Amino acid sequence: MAERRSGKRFIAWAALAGIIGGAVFLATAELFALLFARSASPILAVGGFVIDIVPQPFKEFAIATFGEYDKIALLAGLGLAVVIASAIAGILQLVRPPLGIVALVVAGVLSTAAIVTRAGAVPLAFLPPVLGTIAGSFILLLLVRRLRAWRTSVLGERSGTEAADAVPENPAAPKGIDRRRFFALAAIAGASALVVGVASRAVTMAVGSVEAIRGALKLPAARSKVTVPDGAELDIKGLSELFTPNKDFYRVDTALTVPSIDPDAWRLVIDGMVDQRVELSFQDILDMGLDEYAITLTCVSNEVGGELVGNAMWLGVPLRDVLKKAGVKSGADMVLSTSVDGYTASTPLAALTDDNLDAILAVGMNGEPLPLEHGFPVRMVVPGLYGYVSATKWLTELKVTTFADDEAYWTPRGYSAEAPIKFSSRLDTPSIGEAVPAGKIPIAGVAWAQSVGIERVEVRIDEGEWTAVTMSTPINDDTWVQWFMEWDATPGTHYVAVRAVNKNGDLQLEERAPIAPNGSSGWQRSLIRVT
Ligand SMILES: Nc1nc2c(c(=O)[nH]1)N[C@H]1C(S)=C(S)[C@@H](COP(=O)(O)O)O[C@H]1N2
Ligand SMILES: [Mo]
Repeated sequence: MAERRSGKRFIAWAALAGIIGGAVFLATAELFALLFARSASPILAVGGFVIDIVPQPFKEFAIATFGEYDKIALLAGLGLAVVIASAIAGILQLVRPPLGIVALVVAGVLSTAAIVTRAGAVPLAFLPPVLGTIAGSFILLLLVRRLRAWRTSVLGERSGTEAADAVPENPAAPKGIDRRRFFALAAIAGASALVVGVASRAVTMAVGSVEAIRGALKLPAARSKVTVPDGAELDIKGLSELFTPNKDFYRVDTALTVPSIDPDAWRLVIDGMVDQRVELSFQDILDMGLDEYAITLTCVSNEVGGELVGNAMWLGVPLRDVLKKAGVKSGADMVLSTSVDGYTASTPLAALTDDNLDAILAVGMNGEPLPLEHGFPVRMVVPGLYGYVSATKWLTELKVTTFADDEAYWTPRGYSAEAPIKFSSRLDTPSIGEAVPAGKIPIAGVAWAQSVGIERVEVRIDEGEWTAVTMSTPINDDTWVQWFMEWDATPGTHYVAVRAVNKNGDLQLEERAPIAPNGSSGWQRSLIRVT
């Protein structure tokens, strides 16, 4: 009985040996990533790979469950999986050698594949995971050998596969020496892995911090400014600000870690069906002369009444001028834009060459350089198209091509290749679920129909008539407008519904549609409690 218990004890120590082997693997990889290839972190590469391959419903579930913390949840889940898999590898190495080492090498090969196939991988990117695999395997091998020697000294010789290896390393040594040898190595390897791993990651994230470069960057002043007319902003509590502050601006992307791009090293390549391939530096863009553009951005994932819409004052250059530098060949109908993280979007060429549409490359957002999360140093913004088909952040390439020849990131994942924004309206206040006192109160919100403009917003209380409400003075047709009406609220529960009419005279779609494949539709109708 006692013997069997102590046998089990060795299984637990083998699991620990496996976890330490895994930690040495990751720490070594982080150290060499810092030295040779900053983006070659196995955990982050595998995480990025997971994001790319998990089915869409699962992604939506993750976003719904963890919200903004979906990426942290993914990293925590991956960390747990690594601990469990490493523990299993350790146990395998004790009971079925060399299966533990085989498992570690397989993990090494898979993470190397994930790293070298990432977009923008540098030539030495294979080095960190390969050296990590070697160091991790070596430590696991040594630890399990010492563990086995200790076990033999306690339980005596055993038959089976491990017999050959089971000789105590030093038969003449005093009792307990094998145990101490195991723990000494486990403690040194475990502690070094922790220190080296954490320090390397911290230094990787801090050195040449792009956040610091961005903070020091001063963009040239705009040549032309947008005039914000009097009456463009209504002053109503609970109503969205006319310009969404950067810190409140919604963020949607597939990037596990925000790409850090030094503007000095940044290049934009324009190629594909062009007269000549052109490469532009950040300075080249600034030298074109910057102008202000007020444009409201909307995500295809925005539900009726949702928050994935925001308005900003962008600073940038027209995309039509950028494309002219390369000269677009006839026959092209699409521009495939690529981000440094490999994300791609397909934008109809016509939307980027139209003289009457301000499709831009943006470098500034609301008076500062683009925040890192919003695409620093350069992103696209196209009025009237959902973000996923137009607003590529961390832009690095514009390939002039055709919809027949090329496909963007979301196209094989259940979203349309082309996706104009379905114009919509939203109630901001009173907010649903918040009881309001009876008497005169404002009902207010926003409405957007980028590139066409909002003609009128109508509100209906309960089963009453649709009534046109007061609108703020629009800045232009590419930005949202605020709307407002005073309501004499009577106690009880009421339905407040809102809909818009655009400048073409079209009524906002009443029919409900889900976000996939090309954006939600429907009139927002909210239950408001008046006390
Ligand atoms: N590189 C990159 N750019 C991207 C995306 C992305 O996943 N990666 N998502 C797009 C989507 S779906 C939207 S709605 C907008 C959101 O821009 P924001 O995060 O600045 O609000 O960015 C677009 N640009
Ligand atoms: Mo989006």
